[in-house]
Amino acid sequence: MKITVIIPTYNEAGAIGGLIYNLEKVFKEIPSHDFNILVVDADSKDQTPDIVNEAQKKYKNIEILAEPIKRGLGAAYIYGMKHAISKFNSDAIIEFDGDFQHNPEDVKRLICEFDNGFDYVIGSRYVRGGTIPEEWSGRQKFLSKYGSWFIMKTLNLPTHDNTSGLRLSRVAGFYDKLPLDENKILSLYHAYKIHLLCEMLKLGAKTKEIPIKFLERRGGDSKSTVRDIFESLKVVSILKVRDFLGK
Ligand SMILES: Nc1nc2c(ncn2[C@@H]2O[C@H](COP(=O)(O)OP(=O)(O)OP(=O)(O)O)[C@@H](O)[C@H]2O)c(=O)[nH]1
Ligand SMILES: [Mg+2]
Repeated sequence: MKITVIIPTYNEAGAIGGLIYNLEKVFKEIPSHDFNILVVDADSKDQTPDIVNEAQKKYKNIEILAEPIKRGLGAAYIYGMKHAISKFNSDAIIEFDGDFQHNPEDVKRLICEFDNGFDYVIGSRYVRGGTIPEEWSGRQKFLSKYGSWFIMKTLNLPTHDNTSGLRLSRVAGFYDKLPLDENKILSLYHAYKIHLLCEMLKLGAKTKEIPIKFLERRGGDSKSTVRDIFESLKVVSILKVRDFLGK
């Protein structure tokens, strides 16, 4: 199967080189699938694009999409997902952060569940065995943990980590049916994840959460802002109303 790992980046020079190297090592250990990497870069001002260009000389399975400006995580993923489906004919898409907060080794576990027949595999910080960084402030821990809990309770979801950035999604029957359109997605920022999660569940995706140890970011700065909290509240409210109206 063709598996595309999409990595959105904005100023991730401290992490992206090592991340690609480690992902490529993992790919070699899974010869049953054909992997490629799609970096969607939001016009980084640091060395991120240069480092990716350098890696392209060594590995032939890397492509970089350059956005003219930083438009938000959801916009970057929509761009990358559409490209993966139309240009690479990908069978599955893995969403993967570019700051090394996800462990490349976890790709093996995502693929294992995909091979077991799951359509949607979520790397979860909030099931038994999952963790968030010790170094996080109390505010960060509270917002992340209770944010996910709030989304689960409000929207009546079976999943515990509803904002996780590590996911594998099957394309056939699922991502090829989703509103992967900037005008239809409910948020162009981090909250797009809540919308796509609900759409996948609505489509009846066989879903599994696997525990992950979410690491501290490696260099660079967080791009998550207060706006993301309001975007999440907006998306949850719209989905709740739609659910109420049976849409
Ligand atoms: N292309 C693109 N990438 C983005 C954008 N916003 C964030 N990213 C990247 O998306 C990934 C996740 O963003 P982060 O800022 O790490 O979000 P987070 O993991 O929730 O926040 P931290 O825990 O503070 O790191 C990182 O690789 C970012 O560089 C964007 O607007 N465009
Ligand atoms: Mg991060």
